[in-house]
Amino acid sequence: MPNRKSAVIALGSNLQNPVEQVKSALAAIDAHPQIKIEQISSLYITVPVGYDDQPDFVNAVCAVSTTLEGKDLLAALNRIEADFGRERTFRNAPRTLDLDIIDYDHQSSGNPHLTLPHPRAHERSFVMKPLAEILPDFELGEYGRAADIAARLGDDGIKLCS
Ligand code: PH2
Ligand code: MG
Ligand code: MG
Repeated sequence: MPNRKSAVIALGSNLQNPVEQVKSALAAIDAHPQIKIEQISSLYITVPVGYDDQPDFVNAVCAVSTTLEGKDLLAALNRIEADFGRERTFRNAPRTLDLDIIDYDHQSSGNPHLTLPHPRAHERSFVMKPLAEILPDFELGEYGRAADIAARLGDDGIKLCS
């Protein structure tokens, strides 16, 4: 692929068989003609962050290469979320599928539609632990190395999916 960029995508689901949602979403991402999955983390069961009164999540992270520009990658992921029945009700609400761009080409951007790197990724073990599993040396903007951030956050509320 010409002009390939690397990106990191976080996946999350806590409705309607989350394990299958995440696995099917990975297949849907890879099926996009301009996105190729390079690495996939394990799946993790995680305690909800932000809004407690909802089921545990299944979370994972994948590293991709893509010929899409950042905004077009976001549009492609939003389309996949919609295909998976994602409804937008309130912030941090339960969802069939959430696909977040954590990093795109190591760019930094304050665009409110696509802030890069993801503004909360470094605070979330459900993102940093799977990212550190596949890319421990990944530099997440000003926040530093993925494995170091994950170690600081610790393992509370997150376990490997069996
Ligand atoms: N996503 C959120 C809010 N809280 N908690 C967990 N454990 N996993 C998530 O993916 C998650 C969350 C908003 O996107
Ligand atoms: Mg999210
Ligand atoms: Mg999202």
